[in-house]
Amino acid sequence: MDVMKSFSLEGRVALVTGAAYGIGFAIAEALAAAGARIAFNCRTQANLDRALADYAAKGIDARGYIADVTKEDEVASLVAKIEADLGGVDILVNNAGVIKRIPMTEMSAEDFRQVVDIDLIGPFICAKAVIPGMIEKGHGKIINICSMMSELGRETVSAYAAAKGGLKMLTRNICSEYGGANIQCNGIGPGYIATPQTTPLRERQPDGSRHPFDQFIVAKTPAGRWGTPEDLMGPAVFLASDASDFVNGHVLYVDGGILAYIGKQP
Ligand code: NAP
Ligand code: GCO
Repeated sequence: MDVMKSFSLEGRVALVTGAAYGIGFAIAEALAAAGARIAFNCRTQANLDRALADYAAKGIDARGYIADVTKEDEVASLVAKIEADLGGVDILVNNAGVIKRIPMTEMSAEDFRQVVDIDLIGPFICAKAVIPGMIEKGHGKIINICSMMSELGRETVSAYAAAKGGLKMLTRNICSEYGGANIQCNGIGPGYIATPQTTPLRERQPDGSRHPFDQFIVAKTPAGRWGTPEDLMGPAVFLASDASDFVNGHVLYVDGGILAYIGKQP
């Protein structure tokens, strides 16, 4: 067996959802470096145009499409367009996601529903759209972007934790239901990663000092720093490639050690 070749994604088509920037962009960049042809979706033309320029600047010939992951008809036509433009999807990365930080007793059911809709039902809709094609091809990789909140709770993120905990179980269920069709569905659980989603948690205080949450995360992370989108590149290539063909239903936490650590004694 040629081990290094088993990490190659040559000839594979990857759809990374919500990959105009942030973690999705870095994962798409990594999959492209390993040889995959990249398709991504986002919700606005302005983001699409900016992202296409950013991919081109990296030398990546990515195809971008407008589609909202919560809309079944939009996702179905996204998958059909990718098939016509690049070929059937071999690798799906369910990356699109949002968070609303609101104390639970102040959160409307509508806000809660919106988070679950994007972070949990979106991955269901996207997976459902690509699985038949994967079955036909005889192989497929689905990577669900989970979270520390697939395992832990904290104040203000009830909807997000419910959705990401659900996404961990959707990962196991897709593995259970389609593992026999040679489809591997795994999760990546990023720790605290510096992206637009977490910008509010890292904002400098009026006196110039670091945000208390920023200090808390650095102290709670054995690596002693925030993660970067680049930290997720190697794990994504591994889970997208033949190198992980017997890894299924697993969530790979890429968190600098947060989940292993009880925290510093005060
Ligand atoms: P981000 O910078 O906010 O990017 C999220 C992306 O998702 C954006 O491109 C956004 O596009 C897209 N998106 C949101 N709703 C969508 C929808 N309905 N349809 C299509 N695209 C949609 O977030 P990130 O930090 O890169 O996070 C990416 C994923 O990792 C998310 O699932 C997030 O929960 C997860 N995650 C993040 C961290 C972290 O610390 N940053 C840690 C663990 C897990 P728009 O511009 O259209 O909104
Ligand atoms: C928060 C954060 C998180 C992270 C991430 C951790 O408010 O606690 O935004 O939930 O983004 O998902 O893994």
